Amino acid sequence: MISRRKFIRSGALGVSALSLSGRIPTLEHENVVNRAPAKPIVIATWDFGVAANQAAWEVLRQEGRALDAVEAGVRVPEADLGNSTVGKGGYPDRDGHVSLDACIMDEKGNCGSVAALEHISHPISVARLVMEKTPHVMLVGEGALQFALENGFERENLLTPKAEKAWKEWLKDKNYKPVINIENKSFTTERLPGNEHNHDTIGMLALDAHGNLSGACTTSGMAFKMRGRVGDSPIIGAGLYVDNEVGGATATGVGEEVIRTVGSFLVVELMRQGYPPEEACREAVGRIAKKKPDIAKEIQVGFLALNKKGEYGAFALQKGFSYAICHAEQRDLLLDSASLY
Ligand code: SD4
Repeated sequence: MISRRKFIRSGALGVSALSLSGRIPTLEHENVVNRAPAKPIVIATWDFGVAANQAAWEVLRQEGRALDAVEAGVRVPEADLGNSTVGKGGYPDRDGHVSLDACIMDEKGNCGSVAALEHISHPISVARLVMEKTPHVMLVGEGALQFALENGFERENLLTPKAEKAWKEWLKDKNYKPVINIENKSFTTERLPGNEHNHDTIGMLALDAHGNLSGACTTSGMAFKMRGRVGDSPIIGAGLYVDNEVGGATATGVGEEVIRTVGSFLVVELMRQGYPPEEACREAVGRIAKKKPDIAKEIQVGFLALNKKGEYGAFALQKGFSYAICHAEQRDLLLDSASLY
């Protein structure tokens, strides 16, 4: 049980800046660099990343492989029925089908992915098997389901009564409009941290004791999307990218904009050029705002990055994006991302 939550920003300014409301001012910081005291470290998107990190940490603290850590970590929200944006319990598409997207990438540049996968509650583990057991990177739809069933995954009904109710409510107006931070039902500009409703796509990055990086990303995608719609989360380079020489990055939010800018690959390439993680994420967010200024004001996109030195950072279009950090000195750190708007 995680009881302690911290909202701290530190870095070049050399200060922790807690506001009275508990929120961290996000606009005035410059060149923030957060660093793990030593390897290993695991970081993940959103408040529920704190719980997911604990499962990953169990692997990392025993000098396990980052790949095993990220798979174990993201399986936690995948199994959480209260979570309406990842795994079983996720909101369905507009026709009532829960269809899941996930991908995973290891330190050798191996990667695996599934998209529009139905009836399987742990898409991340299917993605890993695609990586390890097939000559391919990506399986989709019926083929992905067939592969999962052939490999012993259980066929399940992923549409929970709560998600079905939300879908039926949506059918009344059939208005598809991604709402900023809608997954975080408690979000307001005065949001207080630490609420069980803080949910979204999980992207996780880990650096293990051997200095190797891996990442995982899994989601049920945008609620009430068109049937067959695939977001950024299973797309290598968009929702996730890892280069063991440099670092890793992952994305959350409206996937179409992340795909258009090949966001996670961009963040890693910027880190290769010397950008600290947060600055790389800020630049990637800026590209979205530059290309689609009107859309960017209405949606949320957040990037999270970890480099080879154990430095990490995030940046989002809008306020409200949080990320969780776990290392030997602190297992349950939760930070508020800086944002453009
Ligand atoms: C997608 N990026 O499917 C995912 C969903 C997400 O907040 O992150 N939602 O576009």
